[in-house]
Amino acid sequence: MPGITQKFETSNRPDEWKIEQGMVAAELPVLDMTGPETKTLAPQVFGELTRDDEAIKAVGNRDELFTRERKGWVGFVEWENYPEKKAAAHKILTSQTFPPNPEFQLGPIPATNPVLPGTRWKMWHHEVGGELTQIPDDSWNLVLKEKHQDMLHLLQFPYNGEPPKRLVTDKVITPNNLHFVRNHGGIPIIDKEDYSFVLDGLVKNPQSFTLDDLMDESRFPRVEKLATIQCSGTRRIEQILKYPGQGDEVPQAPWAEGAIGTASWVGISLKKVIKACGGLVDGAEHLEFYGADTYFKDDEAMNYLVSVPWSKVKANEVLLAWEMNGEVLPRIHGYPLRVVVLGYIGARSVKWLYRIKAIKNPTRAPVQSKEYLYFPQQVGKHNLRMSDGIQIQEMPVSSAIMSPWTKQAVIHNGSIRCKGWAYSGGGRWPERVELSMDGGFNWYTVPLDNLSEKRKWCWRTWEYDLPCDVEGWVEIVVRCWDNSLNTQPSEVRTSWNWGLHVTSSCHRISVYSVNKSRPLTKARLDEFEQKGIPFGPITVPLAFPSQSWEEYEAFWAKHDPRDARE
Ligand SMILES: Nc1nc2c(c(=O)[nH]1)N[C@H]1C(S)=C(S)[C@@H](COP(=O)(O)O)O[C@H]1N2
Ligand SMILES: [Mo]
Repeated sequence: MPGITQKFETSNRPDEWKIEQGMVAAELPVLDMTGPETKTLAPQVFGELTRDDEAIKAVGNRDELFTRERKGWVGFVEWENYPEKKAAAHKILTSQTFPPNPEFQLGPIPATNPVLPGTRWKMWHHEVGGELTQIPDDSWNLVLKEKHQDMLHLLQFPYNGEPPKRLVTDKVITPNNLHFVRNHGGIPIIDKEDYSFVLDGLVKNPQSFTLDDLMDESRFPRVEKLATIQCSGTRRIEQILKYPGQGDEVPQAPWAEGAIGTASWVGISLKKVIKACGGLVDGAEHLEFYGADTYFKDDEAMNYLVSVPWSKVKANEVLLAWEMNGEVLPRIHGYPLRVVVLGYIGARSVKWLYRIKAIKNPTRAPVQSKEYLYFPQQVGKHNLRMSDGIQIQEMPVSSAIMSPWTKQAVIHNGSIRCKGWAYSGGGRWPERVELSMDGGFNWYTVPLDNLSEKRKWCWRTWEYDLPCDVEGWVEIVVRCWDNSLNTQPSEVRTSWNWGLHVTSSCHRISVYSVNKSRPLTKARLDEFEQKGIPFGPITVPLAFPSQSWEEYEAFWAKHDPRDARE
C-alpha cells in the first residue's frame, strides 16, 4: 500500500495536542505566576515501589496479630478496642509504598468491567494479612453469588456496583439482586448462630443482643418500612465530567444514577433496644454504629464507624433490620443485621453491625469527620479543613432520567418517552416532577397518574411522553419539587463540590430528536428503510442525497438568486 512514509522531527510528545486540550490533564504542569516570569512546576512522579521487609517482619506474626475475632465471624478483625493492633497495621502500611490511584478524573475512564480493580485496597488487605488475606476473594465471590449478572461493577474491591439504567426504575421496589452496593471494605461472613451485638457506652445497662432476642415480639414490636436508600455519591459522574475533585471514596465510586434503591425492611426500632438497656445516661446525644468490615484511611486500619443523633433514634426513624423485601438480608447488604436510617444518606445505614455505643458528640471516626462532607466550592485541596465541610445527613431533593440516554438519537412521533426517579431526603417526598426539552426554559408537568405511589421515606418512579416538535439536538432536563417546595439547582456547576457529593442539580441529557410526525422526516425514514440502510450513527454522512439536482434547479428557478441585485 502506498502511503506517507517520510518521518519528521519534533520535540512534542505524541499526545501533545490532547494535553493542550485538557484531555490528559493529569500531565499538565502547574503554572506558577507568583514571580515576574511564569514558571511551570512538574507534576508528581511515582517512582519504584519500596518495601522494608525487615520492618514488616519485626511487626510480628500477622496471622496471630490479626486473627479471627470470634467464632463464626469470618473476615472480622476488631480494631477499635485495640490501639496496638492499629499501630501494627499502620507500621506495615507505612513500611512500603503502594501504586498510585488510577487517574481517570483527569483522563479517560477505563472501558472495562469492573471499571476499576481496587488494586491498592486488595494490596492493603493482603499486606496486613491474617484474617484479611482471603477477604478480597471471598467478597468478589459473594458479588457473583448475590448480585444480578447485569450489575455495573464500578470497583471490584471494595465492591461498588449499580444496576444499569434500564433496571434502576424497572420496578418501584428494587429487587435485592439489583440494589446498588457501596462497600468501604470486604464483606464479613457471619453465622447467625454466633451473632450478637453489644449496646454500650452511655446507657444505663449495657447489654448484648442475639438475633433471637431482637426477633422476640414479646420484647420488641416488629416494624416493616418501605424506604429508599441513596448514596450521597449518586450521580457523581456528572460532577467528575464537569470538574475533577477529590475525597477518598471518589476513586472508588464514579457513580451514575443507580446508587439508589428502595426496599421493604423488616426489623425493630433502635429506640426500643435502648429502652431495654434502661435508656441513655450522662447527656448522651449520639449513637455510634460499628460495622465489622475493615476500612483503610491514611494508612490506618479501622472498622466502619458513623453516628446519628439521638433525636433521630427517638423519632423511631432508625431501624435494626434483618429482612429485605421478604428475604433474609443478603450478606452483601449487611447480614445478619444492619442499621437502616430513614431519610439519611446511605453511609449512616451501617451493615454487619457489631456494636452500638451511646456517646456525647458525633463520632470522630473518619467516615463521619473526613468523608461525606459537603465543602464550599472555593475550598480546594491545599487548604481543605475537615471543619469546612458540612456533614451530610439528609439528602436534598433530586431526580434523574433513566431513559433515553445522553447522546442517544430518538425517532419519535412528536413526543419522547422518558422514564426516571425522583427522591427527597429527610422524610420529604416528590410532589411534582417536571421535564423540559429545551434545556430548562419551558417545563411540562408529569401527570400525577404517571408517578408511583407517594410515600414518606421513598422515591417515586415516573414516566412521561415529553412533547418534542423540533429536530436535532435537544436538551432534556428533569426537576422535582418536594412537599416542602424545595427544588433542584439548575446547573451542575451550582452543586459542584470538592468531594463530589450530593449531585442535586437538574439531570440534563442531550438527545438527537428525529420527529417522524413531520411528513418530510417520515418520507426520509421510509427511504432509509427501503434501501436497508441503518439510520445511525448520526455522524456517518448521508448515504443518499436528500435533494436531487432537479429539485435544486427547480428551487433556484423559483427564487431570487443568492446575491441581491443592485
Ligand atoms: N459496615 C458498613 N456499612 C456501610 C457501608 C460500609 O462500607 N460498611 N457503606 C455505607 C454506604 S456509604 C452506603 S451508601 C450504604 C449502601 O448500602 P447497600 O450497599 O446495602 O446498598 O451502606 C452503608 N453502610
Ligand atoms: Mo454512600
